[in-house]
Amino acid sequence: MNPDNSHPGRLLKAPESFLDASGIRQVFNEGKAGRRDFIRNAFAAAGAAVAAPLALSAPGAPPPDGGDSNILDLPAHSKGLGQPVVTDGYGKPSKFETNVQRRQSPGLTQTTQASVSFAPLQSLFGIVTPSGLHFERHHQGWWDIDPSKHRLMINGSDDKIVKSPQVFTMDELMRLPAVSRFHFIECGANTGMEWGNVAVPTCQYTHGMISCSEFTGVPLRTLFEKCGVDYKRGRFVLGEGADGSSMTRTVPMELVESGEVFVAYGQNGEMLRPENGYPLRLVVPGVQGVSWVKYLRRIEVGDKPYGTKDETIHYVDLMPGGRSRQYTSIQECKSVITTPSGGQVLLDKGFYSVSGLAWSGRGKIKRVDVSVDGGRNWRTARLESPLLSKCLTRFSLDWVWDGKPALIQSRAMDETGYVQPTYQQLRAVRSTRSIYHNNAIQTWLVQESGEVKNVQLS
Ligand SMILES: Nc1nc2c(c(=O)[nH]1)N[C@H]1C(S)=C(S)[C@@H](COP(=O)(O)O)O[C@H]1N2
Ligand SMILES: [Mo]
Repeated sequence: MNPDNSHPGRLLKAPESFLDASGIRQVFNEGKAGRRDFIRNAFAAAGAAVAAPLALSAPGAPPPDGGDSNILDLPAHSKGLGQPVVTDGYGKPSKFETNVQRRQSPGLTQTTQASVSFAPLQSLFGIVTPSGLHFERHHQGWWDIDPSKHRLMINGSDDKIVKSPQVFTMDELMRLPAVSRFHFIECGANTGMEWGNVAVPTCQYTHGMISCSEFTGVPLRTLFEKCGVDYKRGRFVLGEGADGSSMTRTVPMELVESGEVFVAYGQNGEMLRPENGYPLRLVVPGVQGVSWVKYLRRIEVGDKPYGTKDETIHYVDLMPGGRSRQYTSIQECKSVITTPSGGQVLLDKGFYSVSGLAWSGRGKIKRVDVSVDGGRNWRTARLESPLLSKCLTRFSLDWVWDGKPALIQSRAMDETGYVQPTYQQLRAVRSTRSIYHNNAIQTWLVQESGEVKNVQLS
């Protein structure tokens, strides 16, 4: 009956580093002991409340020793003067939340410029990723570009496709009517380490190359109208970044015509973070992250796909028999349980709210099923609002853990009727040598000790 038990995601934190196995153990053991104390103390406080109801009315009253709590034992924060308002700074999370961080997967990349930091999905609520925890993927490091000097050029591959090519300043872009929309961005390589076998221990590393924000900016269609784009011939769009990576991807014109693609300067109510492309990035809802060109400086309209390095050498799916597949772009329907998930420890048997995230690059999530027995039986989870297209959806399911080993999974279905595949189904089509577009059902093993492990079922 202890309410604190129902939020293991908050009580159970991810390890500092997963490389050092002894480190994990230590973090987990400490965490576990700490939480046990917390629970014990909560029980003690509840017991004391019966004897001395006054103690309950004092918020944050310290857990009494021996049950003789007194109203005069109020903690300092209930008696004294608090901190002054933050007048000259940017607000920061509580010092008790410093474990909630983006993290690099040690050894994954050779340099920290061409690298990734993963979002701590296991510690987040709802669907929005706080901007300071948004995953980062850079091919050549990030920049903090002066917006007063930044320009966006729109041109055609020849003189006729775009009648009046233009160069926009940020000021000019920000005077135009803007849209604000919630979308997920997922790197095509998310979960890419897990193709052959279990490789990493926590959902931060298995699924943390996804984030979700409210983005604000100008529909590309609006800019194309100003530039006089010939939609008959101009069927492809190339976005180009201002960093050294020469990041270029072809985006089909249909996505622009639908009004969904926009050039964004805003993220979660403020300007984009430098790591995420300040001052301007392309937002291509439902499409893999690489097409969301950051530091966006140029858009070219052409009559055929561009076949750039990032679509011919990189971001190509290796298929069985040595074949390869290019231009995979839509992120198919996928989900992951974030609580309980790998690296967490369940305190005790009893009630848990199983919670996770589902998404589809093709539209809205229609249904998520959850299994606690490795996929033999499924129950339909609650979908929390808002339920938006090409956006993360939070789901949850009540579960009473009987203390025995459990294999927990989530299986999402989108509005097209597409159902997230098992590893067996995915590997039958895609084999095991790929890097990109792994949307298989994730399994977490809850052990009798309460420790949760990443496993794959054959
Ligand atoms: N200019 C530029 N744009 C870029 C990249 C880059 O390295 N440079 N990386 C791409 C990749 S592979 C991904 S997954 C996303 C990551 O966006 P984020 O760092 O905001 O999470 O940006 C894309 N856009
Ligand atoms: Mo990516």
